[in-house]
Amino acid sequence: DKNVATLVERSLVLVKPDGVKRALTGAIIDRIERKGMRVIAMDLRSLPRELVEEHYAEHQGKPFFEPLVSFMLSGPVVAMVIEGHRCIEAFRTLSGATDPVKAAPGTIRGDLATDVGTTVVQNLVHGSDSPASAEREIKLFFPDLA
Ligand code: ABT
Ligand code: MG
Repeated sequence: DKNVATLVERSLVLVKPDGVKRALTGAIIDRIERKGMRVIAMDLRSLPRELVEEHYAEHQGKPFFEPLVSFMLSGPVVAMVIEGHRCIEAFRTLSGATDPVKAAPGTIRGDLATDVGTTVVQNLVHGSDSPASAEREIKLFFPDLA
């Protein structure tokens, strides 16, 4: 049964600098809440480089790593923890594909993001991609969260 209480999950969501600059934070939170997920922690912050490099450690050494880090340091982000049944997968579905051109209409990226021709794709949001990633990322961004 997919509706049992043990499947309540938490996920780390970021509104990336492009989303904050374009004042889409409210629209993104609105979609999260309308989908039935809850925001249980949130703040606007400028990230230290070390945190961004740790967050994206899996991409170290790839050609887009430095542009990716620079992009994430280009302005403040809104960091949040969301909670709900299967919310890790639910938020990824709500976000759409990584490439905004391929993201389906109806998704955050499909409706609101576009290819702006930069080395690194600017796609408005981040969401943890697995329970292990969610646990690691929530500890990194919200170490004091119970
Ligand atoms: P994130 O939520 O930012 O992790 O994006 P997503 O999980 O959808 O995609 P991944 B594969 O984790 O990409 C991380 C960031 O790196 C960018 N990227 C990725 C590129 O620019 N070129 C590439 O070839 C790949 C694989 C997309 C993501 N973000 N930003 N910003
Ligand atoms: Mg990812």
